[in-house]
Amino acid sequence: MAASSSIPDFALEVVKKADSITVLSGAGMSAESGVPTFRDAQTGLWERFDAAALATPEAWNRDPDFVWSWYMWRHHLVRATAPHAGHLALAQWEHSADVTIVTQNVDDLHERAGSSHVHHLHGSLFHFRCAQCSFAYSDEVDDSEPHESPRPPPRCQRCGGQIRPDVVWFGEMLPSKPWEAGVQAVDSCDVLLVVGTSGLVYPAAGLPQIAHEKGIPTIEINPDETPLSRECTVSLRMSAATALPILAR
Ligand code: BV8
Ligand code: ZN
Repeated sequence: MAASSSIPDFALEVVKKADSITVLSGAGMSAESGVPTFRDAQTGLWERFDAAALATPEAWNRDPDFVWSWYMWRHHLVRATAPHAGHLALAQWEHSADVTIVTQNVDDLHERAGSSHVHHLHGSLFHFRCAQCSFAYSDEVDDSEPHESPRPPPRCQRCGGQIRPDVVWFGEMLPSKPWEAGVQAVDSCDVLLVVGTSGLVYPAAGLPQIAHEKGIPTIEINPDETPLSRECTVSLRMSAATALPILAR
């Protein structure tokens, strides 16, 4: 694997010839839109809490009001952000190639940029379901100004159960449909871009290995080295908003 702070001709050649591109994105893809990554210190009310400790069934069962409020804070924050040049470049690329986004992110920035093939491996901040009967609810939550005192999650109209965010918590299985679509998209593309992920969370972090084993060129875009860097053909020490508009020409 070669690491580079500019884009080598090889990478430009590969993406130019590619008919089908798959993008595996992580929290770093949203960072330049102002959404904190999981590894950043959270800002404001949540800075003293570890996101990975809150995104668990145990945290929910222990204190649903607190976990619900954390998601309402994130929901409110993401709604105030906008896609950056990297998101827009990926959406634009659809006019000249097949582009499939497989994202670990629960925000909707890829969709808001105009990407039309987005698979959410870990669910969405904007989808909800009853924790008891799994009845699905649309995004009619009150995420008004994050409040100092946590408030209870709304109740299910069908069974009275608590409504939870429809995201995948640590220790929960990934939904089969986006997972299978993600594996298929990685397995059958001409080039895989791995953007803004620390490569620590499985099974998502195992996807680049599929491309590597098939000899599919893999380009990592991350200012830092990650455990995935060595599996990638080239690792660009660049940010998503800088590298993607150049690659996606
Ligand atoms: C599962 C949704 C089967 C919620 C998320 C013990 C018990 C149970 C399971 C496990 C266990 N031990 C291990 C596991 C498996 C576990 C796991 O992998 N744990 C890790 C921590 C070791 N995985 C699971 O539990 C998964 N389920 O395995 O089910 C099972 C079932 C039962 C029992 C056993 C197994 C479920 C994982 C999904 C968890 N949900 N999100 C929510 O968002 O609230 S994960 C969440 O964290 C994100 O979705 C994302 O996936 C992850 C954060 O990772 P990244 O996206 O990579 O972000 P991060 O902040 O880490 O890194 C950012 C990167 O961007 C950095 O590298 C940085 O350098 C870079 N960057 C920064 N700025 C930029 C940039 N890059 C480019 N441009 C920039 N500008
Ligand atoms: Zn219910």
